Amino acid sequence: MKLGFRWYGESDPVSLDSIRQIPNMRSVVSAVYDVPPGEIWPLESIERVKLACEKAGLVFDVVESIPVHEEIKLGGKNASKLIDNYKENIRRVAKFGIKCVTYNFMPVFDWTRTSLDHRHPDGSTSLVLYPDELAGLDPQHDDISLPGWDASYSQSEVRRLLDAYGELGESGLWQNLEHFLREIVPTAEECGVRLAIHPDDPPYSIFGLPRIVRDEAALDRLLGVVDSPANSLCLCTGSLGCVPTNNVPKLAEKYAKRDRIAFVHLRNVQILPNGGFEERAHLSDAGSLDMFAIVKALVDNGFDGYVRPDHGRMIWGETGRAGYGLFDRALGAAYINGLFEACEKMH
Ligand SMILES: [Mn+2]
Repeated sequence: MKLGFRWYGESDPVSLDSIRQIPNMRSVVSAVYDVPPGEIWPLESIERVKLACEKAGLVFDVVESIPVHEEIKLGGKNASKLIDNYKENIRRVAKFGIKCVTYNFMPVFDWTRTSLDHRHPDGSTSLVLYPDELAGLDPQHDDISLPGWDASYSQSEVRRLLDAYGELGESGLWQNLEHFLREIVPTAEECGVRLAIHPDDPPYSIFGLPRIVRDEAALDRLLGVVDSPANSLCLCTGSLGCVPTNNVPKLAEKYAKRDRIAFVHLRNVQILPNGGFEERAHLSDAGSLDMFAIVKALVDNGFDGYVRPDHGRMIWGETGRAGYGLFDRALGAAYINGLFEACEKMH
Protein backbone atom coordinates (compact mmCIF):
# COMPACT_ATOMS: atom_id res chain seq x y z
CA MET A 1 0.00 0.00 0.00
CA LYS A 2 0.96 3.59 -0.48
CA LEU A 3 0.31 5.62 2.65
CA GLY A 4 -0.96 9.18 2.31
CA PHE A 5 -2.22 12.05 4.45
CA ARG A 6 -4.83 14.63 3.59
CA TRP A 7 -3.51 18.19 3.51
CA TYR A 8 -5.66 21.29 2.96
CA GLY A 9 -2.97 23.41 1.36
CA GLU A 10 -1.02 26.34 2.69
CA SER A 11 -3.80 27.38 5.09
CA ASP A 12 -3.77 23.94 6.79
CA PRO A 13 -2.49 24.24 10.38
CA VAL A 14 -0.77 20.87 9.87
CA SER A 15 2.53 21.41 8.06
CA LEU A 16 3.98 19.18 5.38
CA ASP A 17 7.16 18.97 7.47
CA SER A 18 5.12 17.39 10.29
CA ILE A 19 3.38 15.02 7.91
CA ARG A 20 6.73 13.91 6.55
CA GLN A 21 7.85 12.74 10.00
CA ILE A 22 5.06 10.14 10.24
CA PRO A 23 6.71 6.75 9.61
CA ASN A 24 6.23 5.38 6.08
CA MET A 25 4.39 8.52 4.93
CA ARG A 26 4.59 8.83 1.15
CA SER A 27 1.72 10.67 -0.54
CA VAL A 28 0.02 13.96 0.05
CA VAL A 29 -3.71 13.89 -0.64
CA SER A 30 -4.73 17.40 -1.56
CA ALA A 31 -6.49 19.65 -4.05
CA VAL A 32 -6.53 23.14 -5.49
CA TYR A 33 -8.55 25.28 -3.11
CA ASP A 34 -8.36 28.68 -4.78
CA VAL A 35 -11.05 28.20 -7.44
CA PRO A 36 -14.78 27.54 -6.98
CA PRO A 37 -16.30 24.12 -7.88
CA GLY A 38 -16.86 23.71 -11.61
CA GLU A 39 -13.99 25.88 -12.79
CA ILE A 40 -10.81 24.78 -14.49
CA TRP A 41 -7.86 24.52 -12.12
CA PRO A 42 -5.01 26.90 -13.03
CA LEU A 43 -1.84 24.98 -13.95
CA GLU A 44 0.21 27.18 -11.64
CA SER A 45 -2.06 26.30 -8.69
CA ILE A 46 -1.59 22.56 -9.30
CA GLU A 47 2.13 23.06 -9.71
CA ARG A 48 2.34 25.00 -6.47
CA VAL A 49 0.87 22.08 -4.50
CA LYS A 50 3.18 19.63 -6.26
CA LEU A 51 6.31 21.70 -5.60
CA ALA A 52 5.41 22.25 -1.94
CA CYS A 53 5.02 18.48 -1.48
CA GLU A 54 8.26 17.70 -3.28
CA LYS A 55 10.12 20.26 -1.20
CA ALA A 56 8.92 18.41 1.91
CA GLY A 57 10.08 15.07 0.49
CA LEU A 58 6.55 13.86 -0.26
CA VAL A 59 4.73 12.89 -3.46
CA PHE A 60 1.54 14.60 -4.64
CA ASP A 61 -0.20 11.84 -6.59
CA VAL A 62 -3.71 11.67 -5.11
CA VAL A 63 -6.27 14.44 -5.54
CA GLU A 64 -9.11 14.68 -3.05
CA SER A 65 -11.19 15.98 -4.46
CA ILE A 66 -12.21 17.54 -7.72
CA PRO A 67 -15.67 18.64 -6.60
CA VAL A 68 -18.61 17.78 -8.85
CA HIS A 69 -20.74 20.88 -9.47
CA GLU A 70 -24.40 20.66 -8.38
CA GLU A 71 -25.47 21.34 -12.00
CA ILE A 72 -23.80 18.08 -13.06
CA LYS A 73 -25.58 16.14 -10.31
CA LEU A 74 -28.86 17.83 -11.22
CA GLY A 75 -28.34 17.45 -14.97
CA GLY A 76 -28.87 21.18 -15.40
CA LYS A 77 -28.45 23.21 -18.55
CA ASN A 78 -24.75 23.90 -17.93
CA ALA A 79 -23.93 20.28 -17.13
CA SER A 80 -22.17 19.47 -20.39
CA LYS A 81 -19.92 22.54 -20.17
CA LEU A 82 -19.12 21.66 -16.54
CA ILE A 83 -18.35 18.04 -17.49
CA ASP A 84 -15.93 19.37 -20.13
CA ASN A 85 -14.25 21.40 -17.39
CA TYR A 86 -14.08 18.29 -15.23
CA LYS A 87 -12.35 16.36 -18.02
CA GLU A 88 -9.89 19.21 -18.48
CA ASN A 89 -9.11 19.11 -14.75
CA ILE A 90 -8.40 15.37 -14.98
CA ARG A 91 -6.02 16.03 -17.89
CA ARG A 92 -4.35 18.85 -16.01
CA VAL A 93 -3.71 17.00 -12.76
CA ALA A 94 -2.48 13.96 -14.74
CA LYS A 95 0.19 16.18 -16.32
CA PHE A 96 1.53 16.81 -12.82
CA GLY A 97 1.73 13.12 -11.92
CA ILE A 98 -1.66 12.52 -10.29
CA LYS A 99 -2.67 8.84 -10.42
CA CYS A 100 -5.91 8.89 -8.42
CA VAL A 101 -8.76 11.41 -8.28
CA THR A 102 -11.35 11.15 -5.50
CA TYR A 103 -14.81 12.68 -5.84
CA ASN A 104 -18.30 12.18 -4.50
CA PHE A 105 -21.83 12.53 -5.82
CA MET A 106 -23.60 13.69 -2.66
CA PRO A 107 -26.24 16.37 -3.22
CA VAL A 108 -25.72 19.77 -1.56
CA PHE A 109 -24.34 18.92 1.86
CA ASP A 110 -21.51 16.45 1.41
CA TRP A 111 -20.89 14.73 4.75
CA THR A 112 -23.28 15.42 7.62
CA ARG A 113 -22.79 15.42 11.39
CA THR A 114 -24.64 16.98 14.31
CA SER A 115 -21.48 17.91 16.21
CA LEU A 116 -17.83 18.25 15.28
CA ASP A 117 -16.46 18.37 18.82
CA HIS A 118 -18.35 15.89 20.94
CA ARG A 119 -16.39 15.34 24.15
CA HIS A 120 -15.61 11.74 25.14
CA PRO A 121 -14.88 10.47 28.69
CA ASP A 122 -11.10 10.55 28.00
CA GLY A 123 -11.28 14.26 27.12
CA SER A 124 -10.80 13.79 23.38
CA THR A 125 -13.36 15.21 20.95
CA SER A 126 -14.67 13.90 17.64
CA LEU A 127 -17.40 14.18 15.04
CA VAL A 128 -20.72 12.50 15.82
CA LEU A 129 -24.16 12.13 14.30
CA TYR A 130 -27.07 11.89 16.74
CA PRO A 131 -30.35 11.29 14.89
CA ASP A 132 -32.48 12.90 17.62
CA GLU A 133 -30.71 16.18 16.90
CA LEU A 134 -31.61 15.91 13.20
CA ALA A 135 -35.23 14.93 13.84
CA GLY A 136 -37.50 17.92 13.87
CA LEU A 137 -35.23 20.02 11.67
CA ASP A 138 -36.86 20.94 8.41
CA PRO A 139 -34.65 22.92 6.04
CA GLN A 140 -37.70 23.73 3.88
CA HIS A 141 -39.09 25.84 6.70
CA ASP A 142 -36.40 26.46 9.30
CA ASP A 143 -33.18 28.36 8.88
CA ILE A 144 -30.73 25.67 9.87
CA SER A 145 -27.05 25.20 9.61
CA LEU A 146 -25.33 22.01 10.63
CA PRO A 147 -21.63 22.00 11.43
CA GLY A 148 -19.47 21.43 8.38
CA TRP A 149 -22.08 22.53 5.87
CA ASP A 150 -21.14 24.82 3.05
CA ALA A 151 -21.97 28.23 4.52
CA SER A 152 -21.82 29.87 1.09
CA TYR A 153 -25.38 28.68 0.36
CA SER A 154 -28.15 31.02 1.44
CA GLN A 155 -31.22 29.43 3.00
CA SER A 156 -33.21 30.25 -0.15
CA GLU A 157 -30.60 28.53 -2.33
CA VAL A 158 -30.72 25.52 -0.04
CA ARG A 159 -34.51 25.39 -0.46
CA ARG A 160 -34.22 25.72 -4.24
CA LEU A 161 -31.71 22.85 -4.32
CA LEU A 162 -33.86 20.70 -2.01
CA ASP A 163 -36.81 21.21 -4.36
CA ALA A 164 -34.74 20.40 -7.42
CA TYR A 165 -33.32 17.21 -5.90
CA GLY A 166 -36.76 16.26 -4.59
CA GLU A 167 -38.05 16.41 -8.14
CA LEU A 168 -35.03 14.55 -9.52
CA GLY A 169 -35.26 11.69 -7.01
CA GLU A 170 -32.93 8.72 -6.73
CA SER A 171 -33.54 7.48 -10.26
CA GLY A 172 -32.77 10.88 -11.79
CA LEU A 173 -29.62 11.23 -9.71
CA TRP A 174 -28.50 7.75 -10.83
CA GLN A 175 -29.04 8.73 -14.47
CA ASN A 176 -26.91 11.83 -14.03
CA LEU A 177 -24.17 9.85 -12.28
CA GLU A 178 -24.20 7.26 -15.06
CA HIS A 179 -23.95 9.96 -17.71
CA PHE A 180 -21.11 11.63 -15.81
CA LEU A 181 -19.19 8.32 -15.57
CA ARG A 182 -19.62 7.50 -19.27
CA GLU A 183 -18.24 10.94 -20.06
CA ILE A 184 -15.27 11.15 -17.70
CA VAL A 185 -14.00 7.57 -17.33
CA PRO A 186 -12.58 7.44 -20.91
CA THR A 187 -10.69 10.68 -20.20
CA ALA A 188 -9.29 9.23 -16.98
CA GLU A 189 -8.26 6.07 -18.83
CA GLU A 190 -6.40 8.08 -21.47
CA CYS A 191 -4.56 9.97 -18.74
CA GLY A 192 -3.65 6.94 -16.60
CA VAL A 193 -5.80 8.23 -13.74
CA ARG A 194 -8.02 6.10 -11.53
CA LEU A 195 -11.25 7.76 -10.43
CA ALA A 196 -12.26 6.82 -6.90
CA ILE A 197 -15.80 7.68 -5.86
CA HIS A 198 -16.27 8.33 -2.16
CA PRO A 199 -19.44 6.77 -0.73
CA ASP A 200 -22.15 8.98 0.74
CA ASP A 201 -21.46 9.89 4.34
CA PRO A 202 -23.63 8.80 6.04
CA PRO A 203 -24.97 6.33 3.45
CA TYR A 204 -28.65 7.23 3.69
CA SER A 205 -31.01 10.04 2.77
CA ILE A 206 -30.99 13.18 4.90
CA PHE A 207 -33.82 15.75 4.72
CA GLY A 208 -35.32 13.83 1.81
CA LEU A 209 -32.27 14.39 -0.40
CA PRO A 210 -31.44 11.39 -2.56
CA ARG A 211 -28.16 9.75 -1.54
CA ILE A 212 -27.32 6.81 -3.75
CA VAL A 213 -23.72 5.61 -3.20
CA ARG A 214 -24.51 3.72 -0.05
CA ASP A 215 -24.36 -0.09 -0.21
CA GLU A 216 -23.16 -3.15 -2.08
CA ALA A 217 -25.96 -3.02 -4.66
CA ALA A 218 -25.15 0.60 -5.43
CA LEU A 219 -21.41 -0.09 -5.69
CA ASP A 220 -22.09 -2.99 -8.07
CA ARG A 221 -24.30 -0.80 -10.22
CA LEU A 222 -21.78 2.03 -10.26
CA LEU A 223 -18.83 -0.16 -11.23
CA GLY A 224 -20.94 -1.77 -13.95
CA VAL A 225 -21.64 1.54 -15.68
CA VAL A 226 -18.12 1.56 -17.11
CA ASP A 227 -16.24 -1.67 -16.48
CA SER A 228 -12.75 -0.25 -16.16
CA PRO A 229 -10.14 0.09 -13.39
CA ALA A 230 -10.35 3.82 -14.11
CA ASN A 231 -13.87 3.65 -12.66
CA SER A 232 -13.07 2.58 -9.11
CA LEU A 233 -13.96 3.10 -5.48
CA CYS A 234 -12.63 5.06 -2.59
CA LEU A 235 -13.50 2.55 0.12
CA CYS A 236 -14.24 4.79 3.10
CA THR A 237 -14.66 2.37 5.99
CA GLY A 238 -16.26 4.91 8.33
CA SER A 239 -18.80 6.15 5.78
CA LEU A 240 -19.99 2.73 4.65
CA GLY A 241 -19.50 1.21 8.09
CA CYS A 242 -21.72 3.55 10.10
CA VAL A 243 -24.71 1.36 9.23
CA PRO A 244 -24.68 -2.27 10.42
CA THR A 245 -26.05 -3.55 7.09
CA ASN A 246 -22.78 -2.77 5.29
CA ASN A 247 -20.24 -5.53 5.94
CA VAL A 248 -17.04 -3.61 5.28
CA PRO A 249 -14.55 -6.54 5.36
CA LYS A 250 -16.76 -8.33 2.81
CA LEU A 251 -16.89 -5.25 0.58
CA ALA A 252 -13.11 -4.88 0.87
CA GLU A 253 -12.64 -8.50 -0.17
CA LYS A 254 -15.08 -8.37 -3.06
CA TYR A 255 -13.85 -5.19 -4.69
CA ALA A 256 -10.12 -5.71 -4.00
CA LYS A 257 -10.42 -9.10 -5.71
CA ARG A 258 -11.79 -7.32 -8.78
CA ASP A 259 -9.14 -4.57 -8.57
CA ARG A 260 -11.76 -1.87 -8.22
CA ILE A 261 -10.48 -0.17 -5.08
CA ALA A 262 -8.13 2.69 -5.95
CA PHE A 263 -8.08 4.38 -2.57
CA VAL A 264 -8.96 3.41 1.00
CA HIS A 265 -9.96 5.72 3.85
CA LEU A 266 -9.41 3.90 7.12
CA ARG A 267 -11.25 5.02 10.23
CA ASN A 268 -13.47 3.48 12.87
CA VAL A 269 -16.94 4.43 14.06
CA GLN A 270 -19.07 3.29 16.97
CA ILE A 271 -22.59 2.55 15.79
CA LEU A 272 -25.10 3.61 18.48
CA PRO A 273 -28.29 1.74 19.41
CA ASN A 274 -30.43 4.64 18.11
CA GLY A 275 -28.87 4.48 14.64
CA GLY A 276 -26.41 7.31 15.12
CA PHE A 277 -22.66 7.00 15.31
CA GLU A 278 -19.55 8.47 16.87
CA GLU A 279 -16.17 8.70 15.20
CA ARG A 280 -13.60 6.98 17.38
CA ALA A 281 -9.88 6.21 17.47
CA HIS A 282 -8.76 4.05 14.54
CA LEU A 283 -8.17 0.73 16.27
CA SER A 284 -10.73 -2.08 16.20
CA ASP A 285 -11.35 -2.05 19.96
CA ALA A 286 -12.43 1.59 19.83
CA GLY A 287 -15.48 1.12 17.61
CA SER A 288 -17.76 -1.16 15.64
CA LEU A 289 -15.44 -2.00 12.73
CA ASP A 290 -12.92 -4.84 12.65
CA MET A 291 -10.03 -2.90 11.13
CA PHE A 292 -7.80 -5.97 11.08
CA ALA A 293 -10.39 -7.93 9.07
CA ILE A 294 -10.69 -5.02 6.61
CA VAL A 295 -6.94 -4.70 6.07
CA LYS A 296 -6.52 -8.48 5.86
CA ALA A 297 -9.23 -8.64 3.18
CA LEU A 298 -7.39 -5.96 1.21
CA VAL A 299 -3.95 -7.57 1.53
CA ASP A 300 -5.19 -11.12 0.85
CA ASN A 301 -6.88 -9.94 -2.33
CA GLY A 302 -3.93 -8.14 -3.83
CA PHE A 303 -4.72 -4.53 -2.96
CA ASP A 304 -1.71 -2.29 -3.59
CA GLY A 305 -3.29 1.15 -3.84
CA TYR A 306 -3.48 4.35 -1.85
CA VAL A 307 -4.49 4.38 1.81
CA ARG A 308 -4.90 7.20 4.25
CA PRO A 309 -5.97 7.50 7.86
CA ASP A 310 -9.35 9.23 7.71
CA HIS A 311 -10.77 11.59 10.35
CA GLY A 312 -9.08 11.55 13.71
CA ARG A 313 -10.17 12.80 17.10
CA MET A 314 -8.76 15.99 18.59
CA ILE A 315 -6.34 14.96 21.33
CA TRP A 316 -3.52 16.43 23.43
CA GLY A 317 -5.02 19.91 23.26
CA GLU A 318 -4.63 20.23 19.51
CA THR A 319 -6.90 22.73 17.78
CA GLY A 320 -7.61 23.02 14.07
CA ARG A 321 -9.80 21.59 11.37
CA ALA A 322 -12.25 19.10 12.95
CA GLY A 323 -11.33 15.54 12.03
CA TYR A 324 -8.08 16.64 10.42
CA GLY A 325 -5.66 17.30 13.24
CA LEU A 326 -2.14 15.91 13.14
CA PHE A 327 -1.88 13.83 16.30
CA ASP A 328 -4.71 11.32 16.13
CA ARG A 329 -4.38 10.83 12.38
CA ALA A 330 -0.66 10.17 12.92
CA LEU A 331 -1.58 7.56 15.55
CA GLY A 332 -3.99 6.13 12.98
CA ALA A 333 -1.22 6.00 10.38
CA ALA A 334 1.07 4.15 12.80
CA TYR A 335 -1.70 1.64 13.51
CA ILE A 336 -2.38 1.21 9.78
CA ASN A 337 1.32 0.55 9.19
CA GLY A 338 1.18 -2.15 11.86
CA LEU A 339 -1.91 -3.80 10.42
CA PHE A 340 -0.44 -3.88 6.91
CA GLU A 341 2.92 -5.17 8.09
CA ALA A 342 1.26 -7.99 10.04
CA CYS A 343 -1.14 -8.91 7.24
CA GLU A 344 1.58 -8.82 4.58
CA LYS A 345 3.89 -11.04 6.67
CA MET A 346 1.08 -13.48 7.35
CA HIS A 347 0.05 -13.61 3.73
MN1 LIG B 1 -13.72 9.21 3.92
